[in-house]
Amino acid sequence: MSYSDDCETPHTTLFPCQEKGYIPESENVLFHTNLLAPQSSDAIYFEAPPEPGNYAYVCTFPGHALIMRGVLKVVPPQ
Ligand SMILES: [Cu+2]
Repeated sequence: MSYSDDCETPHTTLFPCQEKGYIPESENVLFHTNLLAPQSSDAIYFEAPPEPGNYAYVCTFPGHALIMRGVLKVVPPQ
């Protein structure tokens, strides 16, 4: 495979695997739900990262990342 990126914005390329629920095996994936069928739900419980900041989350099902994304904002205790 040859990949060329002439855009001014950064990009990544990955090949998610259906058998693994389209969840990349990476130390950069902190938490994830299981692959959910339509009209189903899942809940995950985790401790927020200790460092305040913005932590991006995204749906890795093919084609969804453009609109199914958000930011978990961790703020210092007040
Ligand atoms: Cu999705």
